[in-house]
Amino acid sequence: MNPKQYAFPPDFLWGTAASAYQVEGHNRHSDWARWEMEERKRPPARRRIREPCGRACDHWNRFEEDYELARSIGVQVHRPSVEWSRIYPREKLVDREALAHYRTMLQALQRRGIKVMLCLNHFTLPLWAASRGGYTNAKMLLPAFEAYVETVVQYLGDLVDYWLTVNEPNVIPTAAYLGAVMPPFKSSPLSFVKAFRTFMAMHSRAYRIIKERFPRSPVGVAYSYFHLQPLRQHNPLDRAGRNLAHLAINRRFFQGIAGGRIGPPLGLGERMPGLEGALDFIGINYYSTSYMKGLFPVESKPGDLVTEMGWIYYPRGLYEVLHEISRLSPRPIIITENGIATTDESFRIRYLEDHLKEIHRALADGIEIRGYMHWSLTDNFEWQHGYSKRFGLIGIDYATLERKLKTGGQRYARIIGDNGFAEPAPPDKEQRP
Ligand code: GCO
Repeated sequence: MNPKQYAFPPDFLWGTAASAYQVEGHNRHSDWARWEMEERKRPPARRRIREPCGRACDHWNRFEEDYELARSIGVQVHRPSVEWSRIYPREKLVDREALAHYRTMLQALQRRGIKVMLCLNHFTLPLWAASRGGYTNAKMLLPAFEAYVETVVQYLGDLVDYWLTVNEPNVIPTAAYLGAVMPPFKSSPLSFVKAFRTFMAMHSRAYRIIKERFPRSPVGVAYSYFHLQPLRQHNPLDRAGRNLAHLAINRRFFQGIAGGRIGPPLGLGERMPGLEGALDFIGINYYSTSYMKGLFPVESKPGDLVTEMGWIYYPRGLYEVLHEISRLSPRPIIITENGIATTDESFRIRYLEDHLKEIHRALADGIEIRGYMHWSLTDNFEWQHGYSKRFGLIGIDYATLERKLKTGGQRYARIIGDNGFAEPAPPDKEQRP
């Protein structure tokens, strides 16, 4: 039997993703640096952030090495982010050396023929902003964010091929202000709503600023479109909980893009200036599915195959998300994050190929998917989990900072080179002589 071929469109973009705080190192003006210090005052068993980020992968200084490795595996587009706190270490102070360094980093990608998909905000805030309410204080944050975006667009915009306004506008509100698993570790529906609305406004204002300066540049958002299921399939509470969560953390953002209004529970249908139509492409960050037990999320249940993050192995969820988002917000899609925390490279390869098969299936259904960016180029600081989770195609020895391409990275290089892959033929039952 011939192996099944998974060939991708000739112009399909293959890439990798990362974020400034997780790889650069020594972002001491960031809120996370302060949270990490605060957590160290707690007994080890009660620390909500496993360890400080510190020097991370020292990517700030080793970006040439990292991008040379990206080139060697054929990466066509890379998704770095800019650390707001590096550009504005104080509210009114621009660090021009940091801007110049980011320019050098983006030029290092361009010199290697790697397109730049630049994300302007990936979870972290400057400490001066976080200490004044951060994402729950839109009145303070939005003008400051506009000034930051204008500075970045002015100094780096000519080097950017694709823009991402923010990473996962729904995750900080959910994880930091409802689920209390990320700093500031709150559980407040009001703060959830405030933070979510701030992110929606950050997105729409960044979109406008970029389009004013670079009208033809594609501007998107990297959205963690949660695949959610009721824990007990026919339980009315679980089904209601799933539907409410799905509405609030998935649908409302895109309905806002479609009609300019923010519906309950994020608003009362009022218009948000600049939101309607403020999206050229959708970045989808997909990892897994999860359950709702009433109003409470459940990461997995006994018997589920899970990754080292405890996330359920569920590739078909990506297919379902692609279909749903293409109906909800008919625009080109780029998978802006997909990857697995594992030290088992055969599991990494299986995860990669199984999710690419779902993308291939969605493409065959006519869904406009322009590219795939694997999370992540290198192992990096996995937020509250510290360095214990390894998502990289390139391994990092944190003692020496030595980089080493993993087997999964070699496999990804082959897939990029072949613009697809073939399903290994099952072993013949009767071995041919
Ligand atoms: C996220 C972030 C990344 C994570 C990655 C693995 O989705 O949380 O975008 O910063 O590191 O998703 O968890």
